[in-house]
Amino acid sequence: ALAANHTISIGSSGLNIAPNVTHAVPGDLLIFRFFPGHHNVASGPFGTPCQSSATGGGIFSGWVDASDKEQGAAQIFVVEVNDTEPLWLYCSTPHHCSNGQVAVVNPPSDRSQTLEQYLGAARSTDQSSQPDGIIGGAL
Ligand SMILES: *[C@@H]1O[C@H](CO)[C@@H](O)[C@H](O)[C@H]1NC(C)=O
Ligand SMILES: *[C@@H]1O[C@H](CO)[C@@H](O)[C@H](O)[C@H]1NC(C)=O
Ligand SMILES: *[C@@H]1O[C@H](CO)[C@@H](O)[C@H](O)[C@H]1NC(C)=O
Ligand SMILES: [Cu+2]
Repeated sequence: ALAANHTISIGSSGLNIAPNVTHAVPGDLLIFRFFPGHHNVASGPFGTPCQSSATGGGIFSGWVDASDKEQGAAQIFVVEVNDTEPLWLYCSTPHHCSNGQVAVVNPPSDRSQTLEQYLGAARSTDQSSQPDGIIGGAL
């Protein structure tokens, strides 16, 4: 099968990531498109929303300050999907994650962990964290 591209918009409508649920298979690309604002996309464990993994790994786009002027230009971060493990995503700009800027790629099909649960815990999280530099993809 041909690899598919999944375009995921960051900040296209306030503090959102759209779509907020994506199903992808190994070899597919996630194409994160940044809309005007001060956003990024990071991944981290389900159990610690708005935080990157303490043991490293995952993805982080770095901050993208897209302006209205640049919106037509390519403000994209491209990540290859290597497996079907869930990828819990958030923007680490202060208060963006806790205000709903979250998403997931490949949530468990048995619904043992859901984006609603991730967001529920994120809402009471007042600190975000992210890796030191861009990892896991290319801007
Ligand atoms: C997916 O995006 C990549 C990188 O932009 C591009 O090279 C490739 O042709 C695209 N593939 C499809 C199926 O559109
Ligand atoms: C996911 O996005 C849909 C469509 O915008 C929205 O209705 C829903 O509340 C979002 N879910 C979460 C958990 O953010
Ligand atoms: C998949 O592997 C590539 C190459 O090692 C890496 O850059 C990318 O971040 C990985 N994808 C995810 C979602 O971790
Ligand atoms: Cu943001």
